[in-house]
Amino acid sequence: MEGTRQRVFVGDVQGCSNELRDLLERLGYDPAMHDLWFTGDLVNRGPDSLGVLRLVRELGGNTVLGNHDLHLLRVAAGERTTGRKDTFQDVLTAPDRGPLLEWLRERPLAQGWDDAVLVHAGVCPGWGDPVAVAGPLEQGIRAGRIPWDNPDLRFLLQARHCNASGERPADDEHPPARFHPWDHFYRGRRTVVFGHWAARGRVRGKRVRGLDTGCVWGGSLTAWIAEEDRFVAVPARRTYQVPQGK
Ligand SMILES: [Mn+2]
Repeated sequence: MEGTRQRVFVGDVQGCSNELRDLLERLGYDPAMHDLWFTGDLVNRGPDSLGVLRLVRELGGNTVLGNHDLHLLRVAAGERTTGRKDTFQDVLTAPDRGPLLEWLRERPLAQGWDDAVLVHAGVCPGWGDPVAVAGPLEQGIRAGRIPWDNPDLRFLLQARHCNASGERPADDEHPPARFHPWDHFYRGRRTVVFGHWAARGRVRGKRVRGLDTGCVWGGSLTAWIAEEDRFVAVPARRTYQVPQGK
C-alpha cells in the first residue's frame, strides 16, 4: 500500500493521553501517510482530557462527537453541571479553553467515506445515510443549541441494543430478547466504525468494526487501519476507573 494514504481509526481515548502516545508510536503514525480519526469520547473519566484534546489537534486528527464530548460542551455552555465522576475540569480552566471547545463543537456526529461510516455508538435500523441524519443535529450543536433529547442524537451517541424498529431498551445491560446489538440489524453497504461499548470490546463483524476496548477501565486502546483491515492495540498503563455503570 506504499504511497496510498491510510485511515487510522482510534477507539475511545477518554483522557488517556499516555496510551494515545503509546499507540501512535506503535502505529508509526505519520501525518504524511495517515488520516487520523477517533470514535469520540476523547475526554472524561480518564486523567488528561486537556492533553488529549491538545494532542489530537496538534496531530491534525479528527473525531466524531461522543456522549462525553457533548456532555463537556453542555457543561461549558452552562446547560449542565459536572457530575462526581467527571474529570474534564482541566479543559474548563485551561487558557486555551476557547479554541479547544470551539474545535470540539465543530466536529461531526457521523463521517462518511465510499466504503465506511464513522459514528460514536451506532446506526439505527431505519436510517438510510447516517451522515444525512447527523447533518441537522450538527447544525444545532454548532449554533449552540444542543438537541440533547433528540432520539436520533441519542442513538448516534448512546445506542448499544435496539429492536428491529430501532427502539432502545430501558435497561441496556439486560435487555429483553427482542433486543440485539444494533449491528445485528445493520444492512448497509459501508463498514460502520464505532466505539462507546467498552464492555463488548473489540468487534469484527460483517461490515462493522468496534474499537472501544476500555482503556480508561484498564483495558486497552485500539486502532483499526482501514486499508489493511488490521487492528493495533496498546495496553492501559493502569486502571483509571473501576467499572460501575457509565
Ligand atoms: Mn460513549
